[in-house]
Amino acid sequence: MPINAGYKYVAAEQEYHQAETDSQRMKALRNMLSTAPTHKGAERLRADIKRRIAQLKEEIVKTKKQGKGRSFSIKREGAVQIVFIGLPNSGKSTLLSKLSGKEIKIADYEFTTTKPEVASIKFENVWMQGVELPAVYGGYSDHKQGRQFLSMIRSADFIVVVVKEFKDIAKIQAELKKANILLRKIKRLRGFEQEMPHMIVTWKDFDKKNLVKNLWKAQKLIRVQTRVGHKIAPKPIVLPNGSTVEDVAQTIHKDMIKKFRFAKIRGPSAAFRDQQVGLEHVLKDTDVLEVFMQ
Ligand SMILES: Nc1nc2c(ncn2[C@@H]2O[C@H](COP(=O)(O)OP(=O)(O)O)[C@@H](O)[C@H]2O)c(=O)[nH]1
Ligand SMILES: [Mg+2]
Repeated sequence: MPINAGYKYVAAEQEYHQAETDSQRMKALRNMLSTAPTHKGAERLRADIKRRIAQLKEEIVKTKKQGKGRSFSIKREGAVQIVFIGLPNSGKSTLLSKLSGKEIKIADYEFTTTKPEVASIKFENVWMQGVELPAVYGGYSDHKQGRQFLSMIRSADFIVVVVKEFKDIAKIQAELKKANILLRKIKRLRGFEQEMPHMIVTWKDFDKKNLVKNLWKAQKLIRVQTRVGHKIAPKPIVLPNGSTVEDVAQTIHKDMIKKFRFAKIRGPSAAFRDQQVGLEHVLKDTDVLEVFMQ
């Protein structure tokens, strides 16, 4: 956050991050420029915004020259959306087929996948949406649809980077960096940069037994099932790690907290079967709880 930025600037920056089209992005950048602080300390920020406006103008011209191109939209489904990226022939289709059991065209020539391939990856009682994106290569951001794929990477929950060998990762990172996407531990925005949680999978890992389980664990989510008597809801509630009984209650019904007496827990977070706990109790993956109300 820049030094002493006013609320109008903050709003403009937010608008920029939420922009989905180039014209929305441009409008937001112009708003940022007009509301950015004018003092000396903010000089770099202003220069950065101007550079971005110039860059975006160039890109818009380029896109126009290339024609519209196809537009891909993928309906978000499942507990998380995971994009699979990598160089050409890096094994993206092979890995996604393995994880999902779905047949995806695999070929030993480059750029087999020219549009995103979607396959669901099932893990026990949840599933994750896997999306293979066409290969990342030098100039991804110049590619006709490359910029669309970059925005799909940004909006995903998680990235799987597929590489033959670990050393190939540098090329991917360099290409992502150009688009201000950084491979990091958690998803968050830092100024213009989008930090993305990720996992690197090399060919050596392909046959590891717990790949799907590890992919689920890397999402840092928990599944909790509610129970009424003997009936356990088959569909789990998915929440971030560290969620409490209160978080579960809130997703069920907002009045539940007011009338809450206690919950009975079974599963990894229970000290013993049917332990009675309060709203502040921290849950773990695969817990089952029954809520008792007044
Ligand atoms: N030996 C070996 N070949 C692989 C492996 N993974 C992928 N390949 C080969 O690499 C080529 C490209 O694979 P593909 O999954 O289509 O790569 P993509 O372009 O990244 O989707 C195919 O000929 C695969 O048979 C692997 O783990 N071991
Ligand atoms: Mg492929």
